[in-house]
Amino acid sequence: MYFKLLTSALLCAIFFGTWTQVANATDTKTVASGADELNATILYQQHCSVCHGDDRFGLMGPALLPENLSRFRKHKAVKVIKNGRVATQMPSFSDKLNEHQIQSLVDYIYTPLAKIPDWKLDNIQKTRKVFFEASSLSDKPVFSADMMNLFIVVELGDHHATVLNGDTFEPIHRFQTHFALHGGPKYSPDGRHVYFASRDGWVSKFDIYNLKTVAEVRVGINTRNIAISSDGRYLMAANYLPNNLVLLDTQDLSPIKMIDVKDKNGKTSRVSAVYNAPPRNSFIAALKDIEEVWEINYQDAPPAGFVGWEHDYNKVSGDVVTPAPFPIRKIKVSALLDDFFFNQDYSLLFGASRKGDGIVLSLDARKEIGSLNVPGMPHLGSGITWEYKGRDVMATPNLKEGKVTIIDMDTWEVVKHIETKGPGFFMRSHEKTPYAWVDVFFGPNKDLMHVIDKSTLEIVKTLKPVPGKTAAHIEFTKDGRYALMSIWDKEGALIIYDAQTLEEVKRIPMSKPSGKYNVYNKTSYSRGTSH
Ligand code: DHE
Repeated sequence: MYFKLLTSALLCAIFFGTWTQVANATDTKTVASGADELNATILYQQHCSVCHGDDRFGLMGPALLPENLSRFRKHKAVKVIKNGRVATQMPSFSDKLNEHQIQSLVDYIYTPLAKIPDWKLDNIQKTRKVFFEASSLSDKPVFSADMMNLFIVVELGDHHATVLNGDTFEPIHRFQTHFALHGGPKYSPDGRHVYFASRDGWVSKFDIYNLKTVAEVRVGINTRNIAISSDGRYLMAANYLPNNLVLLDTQDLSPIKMIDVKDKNGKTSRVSAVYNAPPRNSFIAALKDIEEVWEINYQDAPPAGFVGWEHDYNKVSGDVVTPAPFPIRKIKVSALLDDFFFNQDYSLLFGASRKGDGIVLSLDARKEIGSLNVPGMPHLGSGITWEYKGRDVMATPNLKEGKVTIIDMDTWEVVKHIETKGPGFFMRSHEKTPYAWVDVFFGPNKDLMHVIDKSTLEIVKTLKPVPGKTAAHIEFTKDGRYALMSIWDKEGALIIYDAQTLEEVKRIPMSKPSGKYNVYNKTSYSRGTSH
C-alpha cells in the first residue's frame, strides 16, 4: 500500500509540472470556483485517493468527509497536508503542492458529498478480517496477572493501546489500533476480549489472554461508539454515517443486521450513542436528529409484555410467520438527546440535549416523567452516582460551565452546583474511595484536577501534575486504592495516585493516553465509572 502511495506520488510528480503551471497561472483570487473544484478533484485523485479512497470514505487513511473532519479545523488540515503526520503513513506534501493547491484540496475534502454515503451489509462484510480463529488460540492467559485488575489504556497520540497490570503498574503489551478511537473500549462479560471502535467506523476485537487482535470490520463511515450485550453475544455500533445501527456477532464480528434509523415520516437520523442496559437485555440508542429514544431487545425469547415492540417477521411456511429477533421500541421525547445516563436498575434515562434541555424518561412507561434543571451543557455520559446522606445522587461535569452538578436520583432536584476552575469532561469515583475526581478539561486551567469529598460535596484538593498540560480522565484500580490519571499530550503520561492520601505513586510516559479502562470496574458496572 505504501509502495502504491509512493508510486502515485511519483506519477503525480510527473504530471505535476503541467499542473504547477496551471496552478501558478491561476494563483489569484480570480479563479472560478468550478475550475478550482475540478482541479481539487484531480489533485485528490492523484495524491490522496490511494490511501483515503476514491470516494473519500477512507482506506488505509481516514475518511475525508466533512462529517469525519468536523472536529478538525481547516488550518490544521492545511498543516497536515504540508507537514505530514508523525507516526502515521501520511507523508509531507510541501515539496509537491503549492499553497493554493493545498487550500483547494482542503476546501474539497470539507465539501459534503452530493448524496449521503451508503455503507451496506455487503460493504461491511467485504472489510471483515479474521486474523486468528478461536480454535488456534489459548483459553488461558499467556501471561500471569490478576486478569480482572488489568487496564486497557488508549493512547491517541500514536494510535496504540497498552495492556497495563493494575497491581504492579507495569505495561504488559502495547499494540497498534485503528486511527482515532473514540468512546470507551468495551469488554466481554468474562473480561477476556475487548472491542474498540474508531471514528472511521472500524471495530476490532482484541483477545487479552493471547494479546492478539483477532478480527476487525468496518461498520460505517462515521461511527460514534459501540456496546456489548450482557450475554456477550452481540455488539451494537452507533453510526452518524450512514444513519444507522449495526449489529454484529461478537464471535467473529460478522454482521447480523443493519437497522436504518428513521421516524415514521421517513426522516433519518444520526445515532449519537448506544449503550447496553443489562437488566433489560436491551441496547438503548440516543438519536441526534429525531426526538426519539430507541430500545433494541436482544434476548432470544420475545420481551415480556410485548407492548410497543416493533418486530420484523420471519416467514416459517405458508401464512405462518414468527416474530424475528431484535424488536425495537421507539419512545417519543421532547428534545434531541445527545447524551444520557441511566439509574442503576436501568428503569430511568436522564437525557440532555446540546442546548441543555434535560429530561427524565421512564423506559418502562415509555414516557417522560420529569425534567432536569442543569444549565450549560451537562456531560451526562460521564456521570457517576454514589450515596450521599442516605440517598442516591448523580454527579455530572459540564462541558460549558465551570461546575459539577449533583442531582438527587429520586426527586431529580439539584442538590448542589460545585464551582470548579473551568468546564470538565470526565468524572470518576469508586465504591471504595471517599473521593470523586473531575478534570478541568477546557480553558486556561486545563492542567488542574479537582478532588471532591463525596460526603461533604466540597473540593478538598486541586492537583496540578504537569503545568500547561491537560490532566484528564481518571480510572480506579479494582479495589479503589489507586487512581490513574492521563496527561493528554504526545509527550504525556499516566500518573498513578494513592486514592486515599492523594500522593503520586508512579509516572509512566505515554503518548496522549486518552482513557483507561479497568476490566473489573467495567464488567461489574461499578457506579463510579462510565458503562
Ligand atoms: Fe467523546 C466517550 C460523545 C468529543 C474522548 N464521547 C464518549 C461517549 C459519547 C461521546 C456519547 C460515550 C460513548 C462510549 O464510551 O461508549 N465526544 C462525544 C461528543 O459528542 C463530542 C463532544 C463531540 C464529537 O465530535 O464526538 C466528543 N470525546 C470527544 C473529544 O474531543 C475527546 C476528548 C477526544 C477524542 O477522543 O475525540 C473525547 N469520549 C472520549 C473518551 C470517551 C468518550 C476518552 C470514553 C470515556 C470513558 O471513560 O468511558
